[in-house]
Amino acid sequence: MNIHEKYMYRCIELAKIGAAHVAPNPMVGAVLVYKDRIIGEGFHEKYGMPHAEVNCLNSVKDEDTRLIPSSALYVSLEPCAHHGKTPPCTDLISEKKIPTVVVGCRDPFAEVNGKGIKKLQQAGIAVTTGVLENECKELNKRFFTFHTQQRPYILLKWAQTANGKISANNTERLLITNEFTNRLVHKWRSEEMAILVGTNTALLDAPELTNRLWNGKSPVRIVLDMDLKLPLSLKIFNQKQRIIIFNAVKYEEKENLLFFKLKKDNGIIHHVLSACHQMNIQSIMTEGGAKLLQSFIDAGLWDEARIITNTGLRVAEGLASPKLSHFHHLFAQNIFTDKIDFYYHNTAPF
Ligand code: AOF
Ligand code: ZN
Repeated sequence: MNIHEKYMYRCIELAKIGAAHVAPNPMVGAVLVYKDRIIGEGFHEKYGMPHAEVNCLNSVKDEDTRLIPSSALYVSLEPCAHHGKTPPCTDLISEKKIPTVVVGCRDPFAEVNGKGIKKLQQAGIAVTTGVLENECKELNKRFFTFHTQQRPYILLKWAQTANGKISANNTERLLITNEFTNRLVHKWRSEEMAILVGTNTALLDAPELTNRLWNGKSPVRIVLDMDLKLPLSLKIFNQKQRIIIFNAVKYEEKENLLFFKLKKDNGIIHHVLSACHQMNIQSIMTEGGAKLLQSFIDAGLWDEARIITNTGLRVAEGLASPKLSHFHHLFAQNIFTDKIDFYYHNTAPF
C-alpha cells in the first residue's frame, strides 16, 4: 500500500460513519496531512449539513492551522463545485491555500462531474485522481448507480429452504430464517431508501416492511398493486412509514399513502424504476415474491442479491425460488443453519 492509499483508506473509514444519515447524498471522508501526520479529519455527517472537507478543515487544532497551506487534502469523492445546500468545497480549498488535493473518484452528479477537479486545477492546485477509485465508487454504489444509470440501485433479497422453496404449498406463511438473520435483514432495510413487494406477497405474507428489529430509518414501502386489489386494512398500509402504491387506476396522495398511476403494459418494471428515479429514491430492496424477483432478474435489472438458505429446512412441496443468472458470487456468511450468499450482477461492478 502506498502513502496515498493509506490516507484514502482512512477517508473511506471516516465516510462510512455517515452511513444511514447522508442519503441521498454520498458518504464522503476527508483527511488533511502535513508531512505524514494527520492534522485534520472529517466526514459528511448528515444530509444537508457541511461536507467532509469543511468538517475536516474545522477539526484542525489552532496550533496546526498555520500548516494548512503546506498540507495535502485527501478526499474520497471529487470536491463539489456547485452551490447546493452548502457552498462549493472547491472555494474553501482555494481560500485555505491548500496546495495539493488527492481525490478518490469523480462525482457522477451532473452539477459536479469533473467540474470540481477542473476548478481546483485552474486555481493552481495539484490534483491527483483515482486513488482507490474502485473502493471509493463501491462505497457509494447506490449514489453512482442512481446518477450513471438513472435508476435506483436494486438489491434482491429472498430466503429459501435447503431444497429451494420460498414458500410452502399452503396459505400459511413459511418462516425460513432464524431470529438473528431476521435482525440482519432489518439492518439491511435500514440501509436502503425503499423496499418493494408485489401484490401476492403483500397479501399472503402480510408484512409490515419496517425495520422494527433494528435502529434507524425504515425504508419507504413500495407495493405493486396494479388493480388495487389490496385491502387497506393490511399492516403495510399503517401510518408508521410512507407507502407508495404503484397501480393502473389512480393518482392520489393522502397522508403517508401515495397512489401512483402507471401504464399497464409489459414495461412495468421500467415504469416503476423511472418513477422511483423521479422521486429521488436511490436504492430499492426487493423482497418478493418469486415472480417479481424473477422479472427483475430476467430484465437484467438488478445490482446485488442476498440469498438466505436455511440449510436445515426442507418442505415437501412449495413455490420454487427465483433463478439467478449472470451473477458473480462475492462471499457467504453463516448464521447457525442460515447461509447467506452475496452476489453482484455480472462481474463486480467497480
Ligand atoms: C463534497 N463533499 O462531503 C459531499 C459531496 O446539497 P449539498 O450542498 O449537500 O450537495 C450535495 C451534492 O454534493 C451531492 O449530490 C454530491 O454531488 C456532493 N457531495 N461533495 O465535496 C462531501 N457529500
Ligand atoms: Zn462539497
